[in-house]
Amino acid sequence: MYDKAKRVYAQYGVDTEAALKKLREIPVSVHCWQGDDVVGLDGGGALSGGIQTTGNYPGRARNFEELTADIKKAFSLMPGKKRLNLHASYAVGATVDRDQYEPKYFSPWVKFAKENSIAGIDFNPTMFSHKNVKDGLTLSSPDENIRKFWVDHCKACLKIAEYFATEMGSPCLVNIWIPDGFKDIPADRLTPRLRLKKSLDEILSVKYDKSKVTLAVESKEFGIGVESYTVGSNEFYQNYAAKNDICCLLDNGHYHPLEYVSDKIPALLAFYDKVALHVTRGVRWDSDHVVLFEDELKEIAKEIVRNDATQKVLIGLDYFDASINRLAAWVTGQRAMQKALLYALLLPHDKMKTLQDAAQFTELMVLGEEVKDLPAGAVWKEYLKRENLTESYLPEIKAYENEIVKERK
Ligand code: RNT
Ligand code: ZN
Repeated sequence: MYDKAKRVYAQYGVDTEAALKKLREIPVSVHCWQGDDVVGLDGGGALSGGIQTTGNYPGRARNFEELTADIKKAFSLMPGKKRLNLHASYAVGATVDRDQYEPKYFSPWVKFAKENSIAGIDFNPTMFSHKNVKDGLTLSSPDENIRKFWVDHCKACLKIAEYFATEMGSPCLVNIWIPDGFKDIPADRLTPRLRLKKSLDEILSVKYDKSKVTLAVESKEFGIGVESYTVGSNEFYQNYAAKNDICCLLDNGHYHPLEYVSDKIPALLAFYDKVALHVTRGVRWDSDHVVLFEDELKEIAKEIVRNDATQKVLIGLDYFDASINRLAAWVTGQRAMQKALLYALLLPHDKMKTLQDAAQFTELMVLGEEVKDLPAGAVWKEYLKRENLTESYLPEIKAYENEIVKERK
């Protein structure tokens, strides 16, 4: 089937071997937090900050051992190059509060990542699920002690990120997302943003090695209980990032449903060396459903591939579902991302761009429809085969569930 597919694609000027080779080189940063419903290991408490996991599927990982065992199992069923994306709340054995975290609380993660040939580690300050989220605010809080606590947390995270980069021999993306906002119509939209700006300036005053650490800011339109206003909005962060030479992170669950991240990627690529992503699936008010092989995901992958940005767009996953088998959720989302990248790698982009420039819009439309039916599935199967995997992964996950996860009462 693959040989036949290869010949079919060749007729369109597409080299399937080149596509397979390239796909293996595109890193996808897999989030640790799908495994434990974003609870973390530092006892911060119930998930807060406008994000929620729903469902009671049994077997949530409750500690470092269970979580790493699950990550190991899940990663073994994921093709391609994988990075591990950690949150600060996954500190191991921390005896101090988040503003004083040090690399040593993360050394077990480095050991784990090295032992499992993980390509790099990415990091996120955790500014939710903690007593110092006061009245829903962190970096934009009017309470100076609270604001300072979170500034110090972010500064500590930059140091930890530097440690990850050095240990792993690969740059670390640090992504700042805060839950700050208001449920109802604000009396003042500017002052909280000025406080956030001041906090970011203070965080950036830390000397960190830019060749090792890429700092990003993640905007959001609204959260659950934070419907009317978020301090870290899209315009706020894009302007902040541009003026301060840092990076934007686009989470495709964080915009109006008719606004597309696939369209934002090339807009930012015109100005930035790097664009970070949280790939997720928004459903009505939720921004965190499991990623599936759907149209917008394909469109995102196309923008990465056809703009030659596979090393410029930092792809990270961000979803959490507690109503289904957590490993299956993890693997399904990661495979959907990989599949979308492959699908994009197999399209005749040069030909299509030429038709666009020549204003041959009829031909472009017809070709666009025609290539949708090309045998990408056969190439995907071949990719899995070369990665020592098959299309089937659920039976193995079910067996793991029966053997190991069932014991977690
Ligand atoms: C929340 C943001 C944020 C979190 C993770 C856990 O809406 O998307 O990125 O999901 O950091
Ligand atoms: Zn996100």
